[in-house]
Amino acid sequence: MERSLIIVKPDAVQRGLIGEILRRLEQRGLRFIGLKLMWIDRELAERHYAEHRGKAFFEELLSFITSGPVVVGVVEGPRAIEVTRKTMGKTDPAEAEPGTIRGDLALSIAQNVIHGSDSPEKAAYEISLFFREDELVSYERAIDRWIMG
Ligand code: 3AN
Repeated sequence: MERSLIIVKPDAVQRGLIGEILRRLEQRGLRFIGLKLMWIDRELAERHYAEHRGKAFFEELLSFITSGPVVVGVVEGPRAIEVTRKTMGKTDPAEAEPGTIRGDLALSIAQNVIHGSDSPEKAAYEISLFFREDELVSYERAIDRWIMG
């Protein structure tokens, strides 16, 4: 069982796509164990995107992710990191396959509607940035044996 952090980015919140994006992940079978709406401040954004410091788009990335409220969540499931990223589609929406979240809902590499962790190490780090341990709820859904078996 793996966990991944997802962020419904400010563009998606403004466009009224929170439900649509969460629906796709939920319908895939992933289980939400943490979920909240928040406004990311600059300090948190810098920690979250620390690996991109020094890149040409770093400032743009920070100003975008802090430009409005986001919805952050933690999903759980078998191979949840890879499953989430495949469901999201490629970083550049122009290359994302139709049927993926970005392939269906986005056009811009900066405003690409969703973030998902890209490795188990990053997932653990990102989850700890956004959620306290007591904000994550451990439970099983009755349907899970038909999805995660
Ligand atoms: P992903 O979000 O798919 O893991 P990363 O980690 O390579 O992609 O990039 C982090 C974020 O930086 C992306 N979600 C995207 O919004 C932004 N980004 C990546 N490349 C560019 C770029 N060339 N110009 C502007 N923003 C970019």
